[in-house]
Formats: sequence, C-alpha cells, structure tokens
Amino acid sequence: MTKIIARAHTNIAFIKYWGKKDKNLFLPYNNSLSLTLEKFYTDTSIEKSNNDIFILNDKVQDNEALSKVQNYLTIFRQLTNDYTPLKITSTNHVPTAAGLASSSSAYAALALALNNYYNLNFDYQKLSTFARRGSGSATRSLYGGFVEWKQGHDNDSSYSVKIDNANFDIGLLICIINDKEKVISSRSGMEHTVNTSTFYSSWVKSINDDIKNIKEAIKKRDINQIGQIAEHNAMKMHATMLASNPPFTYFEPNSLKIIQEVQNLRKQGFSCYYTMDAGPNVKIIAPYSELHKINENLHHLYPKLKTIITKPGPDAYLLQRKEV
Ligand code: 2P0
Repeated sequence: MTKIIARAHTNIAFIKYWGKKDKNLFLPYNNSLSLTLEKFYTDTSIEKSNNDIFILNDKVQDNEALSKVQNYLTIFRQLTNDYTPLKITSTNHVPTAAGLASSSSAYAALALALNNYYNLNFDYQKLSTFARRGSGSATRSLYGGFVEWKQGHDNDSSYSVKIDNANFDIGLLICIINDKEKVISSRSGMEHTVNTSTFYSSWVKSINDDIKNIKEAIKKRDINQIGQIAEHNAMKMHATMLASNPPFTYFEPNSLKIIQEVQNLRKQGFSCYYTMDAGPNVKIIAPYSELHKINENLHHLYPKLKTIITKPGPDAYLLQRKEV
C-alpha cells in the first residue's frame, strides 16, 4: 500500500484575484500574481482506507467537511476510474492563531499528493489547474517565489506560471489584527462584489497594467515599485467592496492604525508597503533585512501586536512516498 505526503506553502497576492467568471471551474475575471511564503504550509498525506476519512489538524472531520473533500476527489476519481476509499490527513502549519487562510496551501498540497497517489505525472502547470478547482488562490501555491495565475478562458488555459524565484531581499511581516474566523467568506464576498459593485468593471480593467508593471519591477528587484503597485492594487480591491450594495469591508479600526504606521515608517525612510486580503490582518511588504527593525517600531507603539516575519517560500514538493 502506498502512502504519499506532500507539502505546499501558502501565498499572498500582490495583484489580487477577486471574482469568478465561472463558479464551477473557478475561472477568474483577471490574472493575479502572488508571493509564496516560507513560514506557512500544509502537509497532506493520502493512503488507502476502508472508507473515505478526512482528518484536519488531528481531528476527524464531520460529514459536511468530508463531502467537500469528496466532491473534490471526484475530479481525480473520474479521471482515473479508481474509486478506492482514501484516508486524507492534512495539517496546516500556520503559527497558532495567525488568522491566515490556508485554502491555498491545502488544495495545492492535496492536488500534488493525488497526482502522486494516482501516478498521473502531471507537471506543476497542469497540476495548478487541478488545485484551482479546490480554491482559486491554490492555483498559485504549486510554485515558490513570485507566481502568476493566468486567468485563461477554460479549464486547461487557467493555470499558474513561476515568474521569479524571489531570491532577493524581500519578505513579509504579517500583523495579526484579529484571528477569529471571518464573518464574510471570501467566496461569498467576491460573489457579492461581482454582482453589485459600482467599481467592479474598472477594477478588472486596471489589472493588466498592474501585472505588466509589477513584473517589470520584480525583474529590476525594485522593492519600492513592487510595494507601491501591490499596495495600490490591494486598496483598489477593497474599494470594490466598499462600493458593493450593500457595502461591506474587511477593515477593522486596528487595520487602519497599522496602515498609518506603515505610512509613517515610509516617511522615515523604510521601504515598506501594505497589503490586505479577505480579513483585517495587514501584511507589510519590505526588504527582509528591514523587517526586524520595522517590527521593533510597530511593537514600540503597539506592544501587544502579534506579528510574524517570513521570507519567500519554495515550490510544493513530495515529502514522502512510502510503501506501507
Ligand atoms: C487572492 N483572495 O488573490 C485573493 C485576494 C483574498 C483576497 O484568493 O472561492 O480562498 O476558494 O476561489 O482563493 C481568497 O479566496 O477563494 C483569495 P475561492 P479563495 O489571494
């Protein structure tokens, strides 16, 4: 009997994905571009079993969570015509109470594990189309460094490519504003935005320039340009939510306090910029070599603030393939 364990790291988008053209296939309205993170990852193992079982973070999951995974497994089962029951064990290595989404690493690790379990031998580009069917952001978590998800127009053309290994002085400082589960899931938040936001079409129109410009900045290792483009892109995305009807936001008062401090630190000469996703946590983009100093400054003002510093992360990889 074969046991597979795969590891994939989470990613944070510098150019965001916020809306699906096709909800079934997870085809997005625009290309997006992210940085994979070293500190956060998911390990997923697959082995034969008497029944389908899904264990997440050491807890056997209920039927609702299991059936979500089974729906996903159907894609592989229909492809291989192998309906053997499976035990799937998944552990999210996200520092306690980080309040970060793990669906990107979860579905990338699962797709890679299934690729090996069924001996499909798909390359990462092809595999990213399978990760995508679990969660949009997972499309970008097969690769390390900077990754672009090409929106495409059908299942096979909506995949990820690696842009750059990000092997230079860049990192992220995550400020944990709130570690509770979010009230509005990204899935329903993006759908509401697509359906009602006055600004949605201008957001989509603005993406091609952002992608082109950030790729040039990455090539030049220009952290200030990378940060400026990412920061503006994130705020444009959040503006689409404010212009939804009824409006909503993921901002909390403390998110704004951190943003203000990032702006102050920038005036003092730090090359730091902010981005936010479907939650109140603020992520600071800066040279890795400056992040500890930035962290000290933040703690001087907010001694209780929880923060995590991370470098860019690697490609997803197989930890183990063992006959048991
Ligand atoms: C991103 N986010 O590009 C954007 C920016 C949040 C804000 O992808 O419905 O969990 O599973 O495709 O990928 C979060 O949404 O949503 C996300 P689904 P996902 O990273």
